[in-house]
Amino acid sequence: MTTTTPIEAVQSGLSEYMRSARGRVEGALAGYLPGESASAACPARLAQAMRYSLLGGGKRLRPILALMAADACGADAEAALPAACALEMVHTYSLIHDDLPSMDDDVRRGRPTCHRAFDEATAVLAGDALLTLAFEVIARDVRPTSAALACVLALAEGAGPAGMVGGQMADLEAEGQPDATLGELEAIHRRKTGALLRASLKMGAIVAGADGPTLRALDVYGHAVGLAFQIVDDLLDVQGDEAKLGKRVNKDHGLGKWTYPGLLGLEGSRRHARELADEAVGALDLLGGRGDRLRALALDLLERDR
Ligand code: GRG
Repeated sequence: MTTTTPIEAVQSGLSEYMRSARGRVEGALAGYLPGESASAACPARLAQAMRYSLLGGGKRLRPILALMAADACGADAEAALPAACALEMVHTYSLIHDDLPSMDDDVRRGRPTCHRAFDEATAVLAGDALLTLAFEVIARDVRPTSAALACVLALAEGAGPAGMVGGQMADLEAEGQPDATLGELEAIHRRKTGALLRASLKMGAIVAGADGPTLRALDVYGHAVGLAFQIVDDLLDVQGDEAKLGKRVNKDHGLGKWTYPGLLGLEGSRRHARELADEAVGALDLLGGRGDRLRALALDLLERDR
């Protein structure tokens, strides 16, 4: 029988684990990128733009969730590294495209956005190339082949029209519309932010060969963590520090976006995020002590400042 370690003890080791996992992910990401000089593999300028955005910072939350899920399901987290890298490539593509002049963000991860550092066409192509490379990495490096196929499906579902891209569309359509209900707001963020986070956990678990009940528990955890993460994102847009976040703040209100602070107020949003984090922690009972790190992460995300 596995026993759980006091959550404070796990939380105190979490930042060291995250730092080390980030380092492993970034090393692997660098290895997947085409070289920066012109080659048959990739034109130089495209390679430079892909590298600029993919290796330009970020919390690496999605790959870390995949590694943690694999570990919690009893696998060597290294086995989940290719899937983890594919997730970060898809996430980075979405940020590059999200920043484009139609949305017009000039700072991302503390540096000029891709289209400011290069040009608009190169940024579109760098996003396209990262999205495509993600699926190449899974097909080439996730093993066994049955896990690769399941990861391709999980990533496509999480990132595509039923997931992130559909959520982005719904978010754009909601701009300037009359006030949302909590259910309507959740329906957007379940897809826009939550679907890729859930796919991250699922892909880690798939690589580890997890059974159905474990996959379902991780999905409940991912659903709750995804919404809590978005609430904190909305709070940081109101109260965060641009220098720490590496991006502009106070954007949502000007765009007429539906947000949690707009709907629930600051205190109500914090309370709801806490309830969701508690729900996420509770969802992992089945994993016993193996879920400790994921539990600590759910609580830690409430305190993030970037
Ligand atoms: C509308 C032109 C156009 C493109 C849209 C599909 C897409 C491109 C965007 C998806 C929506 C999106 C960007 C969702 C992500 C939301 C979010 C919370 C981003 C921030 O994630 P963090 O905090 O970022 O994990 P770091 O930089 O730490 O990786």
